[in-house]
Amino acid sequence: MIAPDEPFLHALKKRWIPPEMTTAPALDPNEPAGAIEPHYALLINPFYPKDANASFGKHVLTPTLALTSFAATTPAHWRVDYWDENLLDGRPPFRPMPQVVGITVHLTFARRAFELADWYRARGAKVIFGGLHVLSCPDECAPHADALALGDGVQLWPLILRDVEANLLRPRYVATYENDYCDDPSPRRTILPRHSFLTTTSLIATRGCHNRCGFCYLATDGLRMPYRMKRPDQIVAEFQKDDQPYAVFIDNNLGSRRDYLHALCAALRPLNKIWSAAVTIDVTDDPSLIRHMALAGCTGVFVGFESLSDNNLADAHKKTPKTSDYARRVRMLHDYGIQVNGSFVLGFDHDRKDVFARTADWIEGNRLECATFHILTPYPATPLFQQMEAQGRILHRDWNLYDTGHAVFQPKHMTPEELEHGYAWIYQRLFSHASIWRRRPQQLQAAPLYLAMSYLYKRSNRFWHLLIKHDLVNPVWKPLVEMTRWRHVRYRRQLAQQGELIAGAASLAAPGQVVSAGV
Ligand code: B12
Ligand code: SF4
Repeated sequence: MIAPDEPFLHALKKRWIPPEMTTAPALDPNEPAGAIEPHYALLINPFYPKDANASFGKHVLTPTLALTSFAATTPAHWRVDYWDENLLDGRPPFRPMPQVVGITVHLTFARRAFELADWYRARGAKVIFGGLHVLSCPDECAPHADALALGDGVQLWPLILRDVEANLLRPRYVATYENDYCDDPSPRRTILPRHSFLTTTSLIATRGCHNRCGFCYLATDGLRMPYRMKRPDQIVAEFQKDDQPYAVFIDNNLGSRRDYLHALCAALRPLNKIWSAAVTIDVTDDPSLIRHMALAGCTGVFVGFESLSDNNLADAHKKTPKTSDYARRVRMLHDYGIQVNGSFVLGFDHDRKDVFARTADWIEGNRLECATFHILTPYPATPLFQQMEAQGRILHRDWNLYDTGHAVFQPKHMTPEELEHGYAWIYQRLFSHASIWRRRPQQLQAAPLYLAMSYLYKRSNRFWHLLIKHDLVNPVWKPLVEMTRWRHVRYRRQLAQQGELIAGAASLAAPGQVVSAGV
């Protein structure tokens, strides 16, 4: 057991991070304006500084769908290019100068988005902003863009391009998330650099969540996102078309509607591919669903446990089983060879300085293969932000630091510095040799692949940096992913042979896998 004060007994090691992962590429202020290419749109995912505590691998596991989702609605006479500044290939292109630059804006990279926008606008391009930060802070974004897209870009992008062509661009375009999701086209993944991501198949089958946690961006003032689902056959077609062995579902919660997840699993099963997804732990209410997920190729789930304190979860209005039952539910997933990546938020009002040691102990005791940590962050326009502001606990509004790796509010039972120290400690602890070893699978056959995954994912940031820099992520990982898929297909054949005997699953040799469980 880890002593409650262990995190605060020693100074922490400084983690290695190269400057190009903390500083955005320079934009030359003296670059003259070049010729504008009509009907050319450039879509940019701006640079954000990486956290040296976490794995660099997470940034290239799978791409955001923010840009590819609406790129699919670009009229045929427009050329569209994609640039992700986080792939370390330098600043976005400008020769020829695009007629339109579309930028996705989150609060953590809003400042960089503004720099890029100002640079392109000064040289004659029309800049369009969309994304979460535009929705929560439109007035802050407006001075830097020719137009803001508030809400669903899939509906707005064709209207915006039409108005650009007619020289009738309006400053704001608004769309809700209430249309039939099945009408959306598939994201245009062909514009992505395939070699740069472990898999280009980020899938999204649903939008929304049955919960409304006060700290989640889904609770943002003015955002109405009813739970909407695509038809399972649409998802199957997207998965097939992208021709990758592994997909990551980036849905907020793929498990909000269990009947839907059952139907999706039935459709995915014949593909013989593998996938991971974010779900809430209550999916384990239905053991047959866990079996169905395993049979359909689910190798890992990303679960927002958030906290091991029922009081914290009640304060956040999260409808979830009692925390005392979490361990049993994790075992159910493990029994079906499904890895668990637990996501934990640190700094809630019932967290004291022992929260770091207790959380690490629980993760190790329950052998969670991966864990992701976030310092509680009050996102603007959420109930949590309003509450903290009313209590005078917001320390500053430097959005760059609202990256869940910094304490931006006054915690109740510790100082902001202690919260940041505890956060860094828990990552270092969970990425340590001792912790990786303590969490090895109970079945020894699965241990070598678990260890390979852990070391490659958690302790190889220098290696990840090289892979990203030299566009080698996909070529190097693909054989490992393919091997994981192959082993999983063999595992589920055995699982299927066991018929409906749910209790028997634990006796099967666990499949073992090198891919980590979700983003
Ligand atoms: C994939 C993903 C990632 C990937 C890729 C991130 C990237 N930017 O490249 C990885 C794993 C690297 C990642 C990392 C992080 N992420 Co992240 N991530 C996501 C995730 C799961 C999916 C994003 C996505 O594709 N959504 C689907 C698209 C279609 O929706 P959308 O982005 O809203 O886009 C629509 C509209 O907004 C609009 N739109 C968007 N941009 C534009 C632009 C134009 C021009 C137009 C017209 C329209 C438009 O049209 C789109 C279609 O409707 C979301 C959760 C989610 N399900 O959305 C979290 C999320 C975006 N991440 C979040 C966070 C906090 C992080 C981290 C900071 C966490 C951490 N500490 O590690 C890091 C670092 C990133 C950073 N500094 O910003 C938060 C952001 C909260 C907030 N209020 O900003 C989210 C919402 C998760 C959450 N529940 O809290 N993430
Ligand atoms: S369960 Fe997760 S996705 Fe759903 S509202 Fe809560 S934090 Fe957001």
